[in-house]
Amino acid sequence: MRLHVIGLGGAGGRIVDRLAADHGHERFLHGINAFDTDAAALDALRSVDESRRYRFGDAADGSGLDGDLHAARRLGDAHASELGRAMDDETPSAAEAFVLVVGLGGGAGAGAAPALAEELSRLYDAPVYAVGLLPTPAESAESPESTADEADSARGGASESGGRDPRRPLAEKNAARTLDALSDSCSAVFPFDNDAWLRPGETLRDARGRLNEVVAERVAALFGAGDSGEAESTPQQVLDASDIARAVGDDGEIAAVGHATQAVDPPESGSRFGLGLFGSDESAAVDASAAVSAIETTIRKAARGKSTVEVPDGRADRTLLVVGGPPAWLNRQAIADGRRWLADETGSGAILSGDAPEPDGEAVFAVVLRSGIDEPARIRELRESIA
Ligand SMILES: Nc1nc2c(ncn2[C@@H]2O[C@H](COP(=O)(O)OP(=O)(O)OP(=O)(O)O)[C@@H](O)[C@H]2O)c(=O)[nH]1
Ligand SMILES: [Mg+2]
Repeated sequence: MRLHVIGLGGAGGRIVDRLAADHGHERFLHGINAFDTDAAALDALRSVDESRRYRFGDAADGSGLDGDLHAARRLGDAHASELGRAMDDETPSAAEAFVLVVGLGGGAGAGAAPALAEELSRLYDAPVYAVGLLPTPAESAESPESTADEADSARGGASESGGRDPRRPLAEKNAARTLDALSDSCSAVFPFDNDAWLRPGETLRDARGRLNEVVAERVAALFGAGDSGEAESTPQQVLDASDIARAVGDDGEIAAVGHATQAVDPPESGSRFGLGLFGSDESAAVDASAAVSAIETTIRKAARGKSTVEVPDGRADRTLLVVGGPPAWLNRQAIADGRRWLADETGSGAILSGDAPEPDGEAVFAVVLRSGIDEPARIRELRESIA
C-alpha cells in the first residue's frame, strides 16, 4: 500500500532514517518525513533526504525539549498545520495510510504526534497509525546508579556508541499520557517495547541500531506486503490497506506485530529440483514438501516468536496473517492450514489473511498482526505511573 511515514523526535527520526536506508526504493514508501525541534538530531540523519527533514518550533531554539511534554504539546498544537504543509510536495492525499513513529517517553516527538495525527485525520481519509517506542524502566529509574551505569563501568566507561542512556525521569509518565492521546487521535497504536528487546546489561543507546532495524523491518513487512508491483503474479488475495484497517479497527486500540522469515531458493536460480520437467513454469521448480515446511515454520515463528509488544497468552480478538515470498513457494494448502492453526493459537474467531508475492524474493516470510488483545504488562506498568 502507499504509506506515508513520519518520524517525530530523535527516535522517530532515526527509525525513518533506517526505513529510508533499507527500503527507500520500494514502492510502498510513498512519502517520508522527519520532524524535530532539534536541529542536530535532524542533521545526524543519513538516508532521509534533507528536503524531507523539517525543524519546527522556533521556541525550542533548535534544541530538543528534554522531555518537557507540556511544552512539547503546546508546540505540537501550534505547529501541526505547518507540519502537515511540510508534507505537501509528497502528495499525501494519495497515501493509503499514515504512520507516525515516535518515542513515547520524550518531549518533542511525543508532544507533536497527537496534534499531527489529528491534523492528518482532518485533512485526509486514510487512517493514521502510530508506532510508539515504549521507554525502558532504566531511563526513569530513581537512582542514576541504574543498571545502565553498571553496564557502563563493566565495559570500562562510556564509549562513543555505547554508554549510559540519557536520564529521562519523566519517560514513563510521558509515555502513559502520550499513549492515551494517541489512542484518541489515531486509528490504532503499535507499541514497540524497547526493554523487551534489550539483551542483559545492554543500554538503549547500545542497542538502538539493532532495535531500529527491527522496527523498520516490521513496518516494511506489514505495510509493504503485497506491493511488489508485478501484475503477472497477482495471487488470489493480495493484502491491501483495507485488510490492515479491518484487522486493527479505528478506535485507537493497541496492535502487536510478529514477523519471521526463512531464506529459500529463488526459483529462477534453478533449483534443486528440476530442469524444467514441467516446462518453463517456475512453480514446477519448488518441491511441495519444502514449500509446505517453509510456510508452516514461518507462520509458527511469526506467531510465537518475539512480538513488538508481548501479548498476554497470545490471545487476540482479530488476527491478520500475511504470508509472502516468491509465488512458487506460496503453497495454498499450507497457508490454509496455517490460518486454521493460528485461529486456534490466538482464539480469534476468524483469521484475516493476505498474500504478498515477491517474484524476486529470496525468503518466505510471515507477519502475524494481533489486535483486540489484553493489556500487555509493560503498558499496564506505564499506565500505573500516572494512576
Ligand atoms: N527504539 C528506539 N527508541 C529510542 C531511540 N531513541 C530514543 N528512544 C526512546 O524514545 C524516547 C524518546 O526519546 P527521543 O525520541 O530522543 O525524544 P524526543 O522526541 O527527541 O524528545 P526531546 O528530545 O525530549 O525533545 C526515549 O525515552 C526512549 O525510550 C532509538 O533510537 N530507538
Ligand atoms: Mg530530542
